Amino acid sequence: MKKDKILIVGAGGQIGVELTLALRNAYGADNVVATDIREAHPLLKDSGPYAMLNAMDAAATLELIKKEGITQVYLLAALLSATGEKEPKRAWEINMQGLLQLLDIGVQEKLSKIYWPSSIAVFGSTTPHQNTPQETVIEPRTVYGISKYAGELWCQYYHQRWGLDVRSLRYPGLISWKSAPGGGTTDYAVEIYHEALKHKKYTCFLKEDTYLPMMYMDDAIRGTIELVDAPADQIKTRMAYNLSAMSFSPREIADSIRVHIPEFTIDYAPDFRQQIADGWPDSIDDTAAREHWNWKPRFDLAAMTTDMLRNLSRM
Ligand code: AKB
Repeated sequence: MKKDKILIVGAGGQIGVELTLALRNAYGADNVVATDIREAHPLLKDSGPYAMLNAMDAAATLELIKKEGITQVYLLAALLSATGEKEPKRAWEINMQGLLQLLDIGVQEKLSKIYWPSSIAVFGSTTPHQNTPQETVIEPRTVYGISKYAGELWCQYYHQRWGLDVRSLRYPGLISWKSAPGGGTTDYAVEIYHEALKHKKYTCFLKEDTYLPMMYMDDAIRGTIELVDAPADQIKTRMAYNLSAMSFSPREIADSIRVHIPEFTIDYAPDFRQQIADGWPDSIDDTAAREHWNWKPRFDLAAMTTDMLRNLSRM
């Protein structure tokens, strides 16, 4: 069993639930303290230590870190792209304040590692959309993307200036069956499976030919843990790594569902999220992650659809 005492802030969200369960397996349940602003997610109840914590409350975060002897922190609390556009100032506050406070705590308490997620939302319409490189023009157009890009720069700054070991990934849209996403532009790719099983039809808020980078949660969790576990000399960017698995459109995910549910139908009613999606890459070049710390995805669209439908139909 690995050593280290871990704190997860925002453990009740789409990534947090599965990451907490995976880290509890790797480190032992008692060594992973899960926190969120809400009551424990049903899958986290009774699986290990849990506390309610507001990510923006620096004093409470510091107190918990000291009390529990925490050495590593995963900060996952955030407002995503679609919710962020409805409340830009609040999204900026939530997405930045928690990070800046934690970076200071990290230096003060000499934390061994901090993980903080970035997103493909850092890229905007001036970035090449096909195979978007690790280093390229970066002009985010959503407040979520702006906060993620600013956050990446802060992480790099704290690493250069104080040697803080902060690591980050630019997640694509994440698809999971255990925990639901909320407030993102890529959420359609989760909703579609639920609706296909329940109603055999789905109305998509993006156009049929909107390609976006996507990833199955199993790959995202494994990639996150592999990045955090990699020896420090393999981490060659202290901004966030591009991370890729697949790219598909609503029409293509619907086709993959029809392999299992032939009567499934989809129609399209694009809303404000179309504009957000249009500014993001179609596909991502993650050569740096593959070369530096051996990243390799396992799930393609067909394998993910089979696994999603099998697990959701058992619930
Ligand atoms: C969103 O759609 O906002 C997120 C993301 C791509 O970071 N899933």
